[in-house]
Amino acid sequence: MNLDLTLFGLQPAEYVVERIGSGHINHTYKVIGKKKFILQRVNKDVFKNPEIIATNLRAASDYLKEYYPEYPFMTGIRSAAGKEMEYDAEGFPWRLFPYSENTMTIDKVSSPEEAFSAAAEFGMLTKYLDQVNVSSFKETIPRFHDLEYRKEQFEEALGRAGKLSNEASDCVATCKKFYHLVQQYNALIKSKALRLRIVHNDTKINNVLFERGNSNTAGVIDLDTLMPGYFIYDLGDMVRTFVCPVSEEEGDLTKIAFRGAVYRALLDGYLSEMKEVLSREERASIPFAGKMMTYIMALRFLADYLRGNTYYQVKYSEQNLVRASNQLKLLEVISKNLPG
Ligand code: GN1
Ligand code: MG
Repeated sequence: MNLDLTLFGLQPAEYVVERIGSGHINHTYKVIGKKKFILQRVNKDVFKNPEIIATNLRAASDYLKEYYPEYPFMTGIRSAAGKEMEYDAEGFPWRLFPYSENTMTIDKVSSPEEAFSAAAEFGMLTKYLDQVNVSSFKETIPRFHDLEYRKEQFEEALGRAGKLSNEASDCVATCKKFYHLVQQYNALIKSKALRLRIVHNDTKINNVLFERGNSNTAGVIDLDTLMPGYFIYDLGDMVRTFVCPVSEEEGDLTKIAFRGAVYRALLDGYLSEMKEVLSREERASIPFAGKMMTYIMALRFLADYLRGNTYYQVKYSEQNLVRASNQLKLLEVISKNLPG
């Protein structure tokens, strides 16, 4: 950790800094002293214009403060100079957040109740931002969840890759079997059935804060990709990360399954907030959401494996291939359970 803590008004001698978290992109630390904080280094290779994160969050926060002052929107602590981010010597931006002892994150959904409350929490954020001016937000990562674009990137990586192992070739072949989802996505976008909204874009289960000791939620975190997008991105990433009993890191594909009770609770929780907000046309694309987002992650993981792991943090060289195979198996399982 090479940030000068005094930039945030903290005396380095009074704090211990520990690396925490399971994110693939940013580096997250816990700062422990008289008080506790979360400190995060934003990955500037991924967020090429990190100031957009700050402007988007300010737009959301100003709006929510005015219309939903009770809503616990997670904003950072300003630096001693009054800035949302401070830069280190290598040009990486850093942010500081309050740490609460009463809340925690989980890496796995263990009951339908958890799925319901987490999905309602993400739904509430989209609902509250339903009337915000979308044009005051910019994309922090251009075309982030554009399935056509991610397919093109995958094909480009494949074109440049050297000779593949049998396992990698099999994974590529399976991936190509789902190209029909790209056509379905393109048709859906072209039909204008989906409204461009401000969505979270990273609704993994570990981005929800839970109260300790029960399944109540206390808000959502990781708002770097809060930006214009479609509701299927949020709903779909919940389906991808909630319904399976194991995470995207699991290499034993026999453990991948679709938990129907968790899916139903997720949908009930999300619609408990979003039912009136979504149009009939949007609701018709609910079964597509989980497939689309699981597929986009398979394409992104596999493309990164083919490129030599330049985007996601990995602990071993085949990790992105394992993640892609995992997501493709999950996609098969979801497709069987959610036709249409
Ligand atoms: C990345 O770093 P993390 O875990 O918050 C990625 C998401 C993926 C996720 C897969 C900016 O999120 O899109 O869904 O990994 N974020 C970015 O676990 O690429
Ligand atoms: Mg994230």
